Amino acid sequence: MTTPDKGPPPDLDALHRHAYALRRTMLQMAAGKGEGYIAQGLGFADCLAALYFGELRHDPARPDDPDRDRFLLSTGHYSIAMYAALAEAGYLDRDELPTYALNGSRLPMSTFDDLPGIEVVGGSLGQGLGQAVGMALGLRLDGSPARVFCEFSDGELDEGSTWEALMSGATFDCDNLVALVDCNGIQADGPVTVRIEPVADKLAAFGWDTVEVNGNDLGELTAALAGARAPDGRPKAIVMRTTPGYGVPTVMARERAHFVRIADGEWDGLLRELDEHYGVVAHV
Ligand SMILES: Cc1ncc(C[n+]2csc(CCOP(=O)(O)OP(=O)(O)O)c2C)c(N)n1
Repeated sequence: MTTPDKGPPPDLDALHRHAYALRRTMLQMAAGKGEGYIAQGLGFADCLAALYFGELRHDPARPDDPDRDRFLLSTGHYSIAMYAALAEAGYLDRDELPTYALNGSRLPMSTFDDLPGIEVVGGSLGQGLGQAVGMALGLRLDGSPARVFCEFSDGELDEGSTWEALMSGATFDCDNLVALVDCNGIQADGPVTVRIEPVADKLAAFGWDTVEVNGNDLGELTAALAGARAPDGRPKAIVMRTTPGYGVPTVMARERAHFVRIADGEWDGLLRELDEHYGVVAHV
């Protein structure tokens, strides 16, 4: 178990290396298929690095430990990012990654909870935060020190179930719950058009202890996560402004980036762009 409460300050260089590795793994997995939900995965990689290699108390050797912190990925279609993180953290054998989205694979395009490290079934959007509130309440009743971290997206703020869960989390004083709201500005068919803004003000008005960060800045992310540890009776929310495709300019430039197809010969170029972003000597 890592011990974020008493541990040293985050090693940002190490987190950068993990975030780079996650992005590289995602691109390699998607290259095998020629397509995938890589834009949001690349945008969310920094948060995953900060969680799995810093904030979460977890042990890949004991994925069923009742006192593990829970991470719930509400947007099941971000699965490619999740599998990259689980492999990097040691839950999943890297040899299995090329089976992503193939028939019979344990790594479907939307997450399924029969894989160690996956807490909930994904796919039907708008469900994650409600499940997270229930888990947070259950853990509190059990006297567990575990916390629940729940990612959900700006697209899921179109859904009433998310707002019901936001009200519940505050009503039941779930201070063992951290919402990680991925505001990447896109949803299935283009930009987010429903008037969800100002997201942070709305969450604060709903009773959540809320901060807004650049979700691609590990310094801001780790500071926000540290600030979300206070057991002050309020659920915590971190509104993350992320850039779809972050680290890979060709994907960042895509106007419609929800689901990305790339021609066979072009994947190596994306890997080179990522290496350049991180100042790594290309090893494609
Ligand atoms: C309840 C439900 N409605 C619709 C869909 C279809 N769908 C899959 S992804 C997606 C986009 C949702 O927006 P967001 O999560 O913000 O997406 P992204 O940032 O990945 O574009 C939609 C509508 C779904 N999976 N579940």
